[in-house]
Amino acid sequence: MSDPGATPTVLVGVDLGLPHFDAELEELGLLAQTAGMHPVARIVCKRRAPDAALFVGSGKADEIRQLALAHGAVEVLFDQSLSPAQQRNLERHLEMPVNDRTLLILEIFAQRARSHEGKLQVELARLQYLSTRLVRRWSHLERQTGGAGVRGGPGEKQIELDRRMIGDSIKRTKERLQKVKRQRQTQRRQRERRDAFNISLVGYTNAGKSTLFNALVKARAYAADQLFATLDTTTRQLYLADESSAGGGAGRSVSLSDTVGFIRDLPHGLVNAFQATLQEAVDADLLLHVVDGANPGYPEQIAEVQRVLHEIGADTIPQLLVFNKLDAMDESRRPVRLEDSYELDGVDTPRIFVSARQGEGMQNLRRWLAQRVAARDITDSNEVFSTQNHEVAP
Ligand SMILES: Nc1nc2c(ncn2[C@@H]2O[C@H](COP(=O)(O)OP(=O)(O)OP(=O)(O)O)[C@@H](O)[C@H]2O)c(=O)[nH]1
Ligand SMILES: [Mg+2]
Repeated sequence: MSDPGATPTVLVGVDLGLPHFDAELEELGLLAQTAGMHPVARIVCKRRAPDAALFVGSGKADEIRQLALAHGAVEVLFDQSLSPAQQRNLERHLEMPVNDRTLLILEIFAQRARSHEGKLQVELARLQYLSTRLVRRWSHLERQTGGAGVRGGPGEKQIELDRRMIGDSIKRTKERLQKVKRQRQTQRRQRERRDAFNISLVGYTNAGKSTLFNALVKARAYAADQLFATLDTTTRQLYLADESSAGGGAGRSVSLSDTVGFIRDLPHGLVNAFQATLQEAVDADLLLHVVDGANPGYPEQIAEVQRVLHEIGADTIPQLLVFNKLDAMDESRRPVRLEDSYELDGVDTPRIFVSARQGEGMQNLRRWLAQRVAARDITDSNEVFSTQNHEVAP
């Protein structure tokens, strides 16, 4: 699937004994392809702690260089975050550009952002990333120029100017972002109706949220085997037919939002920047937490999504777990029942298995949603009723 113009790249993973270490470098490979690189070789090693200068030992660094040359790679990509110094030293040692997962994610977000707000958010995150790198580079320069008590070396003026320029850009971008945010909030308030029921799709990147969204609302949101195919939130009306024979089903529309995918170790600037995008999720009445049930690493991915939901204050919203990609599950791992419950952070959470792509289980999902929305409508009218009673009673 990688195009001929893609940059040949070596992927490097360093096992520091952390639980989510990905020995196959599967996710890094997908990220690399999404960013327009072509992974031509992979290498992993084990270390108790990163080397301060090169992250890996110098013997390993030589090995990486040999591997890169043998496969015609022109760039090296680390799965772990490199400090600015490690990155610089590695580039010198390997004589080619070296990047890490953080930069890769920033790159992809920059390529994918479509809306005005999304672009501003990415711009802000990049400036912040850049400013930490530059500051460290500056202090390195300052040490060289301003040694032995001499203040004001030749580069200092330029450094001061650059620093001020980046600081100004950050400030300006933040102000523009603030303005766009206010506009969006006003729009949302206008959209909100008292009886609206909002459902948000959340889940790890590539779980199949957009595919499920499309299958449910027959829209055409961009779904692709890439990470972060979706960056902006899309909202559509979803009509839920009255499913129950007694007429207790929904028979009404709810709004359904497709959101950005989650990923572990999202660069810090992006976590903050994308809270606005995830705001839809915070405002929802129900979260459809979509899981790639065919990925053996799904428990880690669920945990990561839960962590972010907690961070943005969406962890108390009721959830339905949608285990997707039923068609791709090993025969031996296929569930006997397509509807059960799953213990999520100690809470018994309803779970439904579907194949958004092939349609299996989708009718079941629609029925579940219709019943859930109907139940909420009944509770709501009871609440109105009891409030009225309350007003009269005393
Ligand atoms: N086999 C199988 N593949 C699926 C299914 N649903 C989605 N996919 C594939 O999984 C990949 C990711 O799907 P998307 O719908 O883009 O996933 P997403 O969660 O929206 O991803 P991001 O927007 O990148 O966070 C695509 O290649 C889909 O075709 C399914 O039920 N079965
Ligand atoms: Mg998507």
